Amino acid sequence: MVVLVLSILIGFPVYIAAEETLGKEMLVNGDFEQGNPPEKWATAFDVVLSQDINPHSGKYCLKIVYQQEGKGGYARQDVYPVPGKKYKLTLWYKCEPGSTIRIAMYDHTNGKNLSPEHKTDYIWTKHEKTITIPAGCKSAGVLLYPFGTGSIVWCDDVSFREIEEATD
Ligand SMILES: [Ca+2]
Repeated sequence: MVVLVLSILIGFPVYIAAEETLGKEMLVNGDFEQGNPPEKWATAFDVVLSQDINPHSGKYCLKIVYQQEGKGGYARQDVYPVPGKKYKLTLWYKCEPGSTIRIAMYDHTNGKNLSPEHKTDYIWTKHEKTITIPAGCKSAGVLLYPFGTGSIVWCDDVSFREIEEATD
């Protein structure tokens, strides 16, 4: 029993020491402070920079609305990651009560969403996801959109960075 407790006590700090190191930011205007619609983001339908709720940072955040069937807004920014490497996607999001946001990476080469997730939190909430880029993927886009007609969602402080391998 004593040995077990000791190994937990010793093992835990060792695990913490192996925390990941992140490479440089690959997204531009992830805090949505530039342009309206936001610079560097591909957008469709109802996508605006919004001050109508408190942004998570600065003066603006992204607001996306899915007003009617077939006309769902989205925002996407493409990046050029290295296949086989791991990346960390983080962002803050908030949903109108009853609304859902879909957060994904769209793999343009293979034509599919990587690690799509649905969230419904209606206060600012941090989303953090490790994504391994599949073989052959030459470009992928951080893709944010409301899921389902009538959904309204907000995003801010989106980040996409490589998780660097430990060298020792
Ligand atoms: Ca902001």
